[in-house]
Amino acid sequence: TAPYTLILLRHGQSEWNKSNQFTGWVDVRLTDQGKAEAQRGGELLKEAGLLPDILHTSLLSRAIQTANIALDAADRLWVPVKRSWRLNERHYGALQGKDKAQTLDEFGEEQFMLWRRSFDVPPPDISDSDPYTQVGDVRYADIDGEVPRTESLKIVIDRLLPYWDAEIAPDLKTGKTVMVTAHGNSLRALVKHLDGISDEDIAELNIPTGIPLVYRLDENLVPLGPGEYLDPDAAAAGAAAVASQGKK
Ligand code: DG2
Repeated sequence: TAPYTLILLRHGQSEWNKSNQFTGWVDVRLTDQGKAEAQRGGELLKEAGLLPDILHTSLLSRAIQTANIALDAADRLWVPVKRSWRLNERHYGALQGKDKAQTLDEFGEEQFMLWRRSFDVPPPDISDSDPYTQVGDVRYADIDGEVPRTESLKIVIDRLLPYWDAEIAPDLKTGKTVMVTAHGNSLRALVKHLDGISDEDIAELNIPTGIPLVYRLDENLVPLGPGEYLDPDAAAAGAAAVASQGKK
């Protein structure tokens, strides 16, 4: 019976978070710092007695690595896992691989922030011959022909909610503690939905890497209160760092 428990976890620092490049669907790995963040995230779960019964992740290695490390730290490496492209990061279009600071310099703050944080302005499409396209990647054989060339946050919400309804919500309703390990923007999409944040206000929300965000939900899966980070001080510092990415 309610309240139900949902744990959201953005992956730890990735190679391209470190080098300040737009990542999207490019499959970069965790840095050593990112692995340490994931370990700490799992320890926080264990200390809080919040033990996942089931895991949902994206198809991207940085989320999968993070979940494995965190679950191991919480002695929960054995839980069942479901993975879906619908939890992938927002596809960053032609920006994938680009340096965030250079992009800010080249296009100016207004355009840069429109691409990063507007609700419905996607970056330009990535070309099918770009080294960072996902067209032709076997991992997306299921959606062959529909692999995104770019996405806005709105598009992410539209492709994520069917998965929430079909896979995550039913797991929550069985009373399982559900962990979702995903990405800055796919988790912004989920938090927007859960908290009913407006299209304008969501621009201000940033998700830090590696810190579990815990929701208690009622029988209709409506949050009983705001989500709580297990390390609020580190979360605030981490969110501020994300917000200022690209800026000097
Ligand atoms: C980052 C988010 O995604 O970048 O795609 O560059 O969570 O997978 O590291 P993640 C990316 P911003 O939208 O915060 O610039």
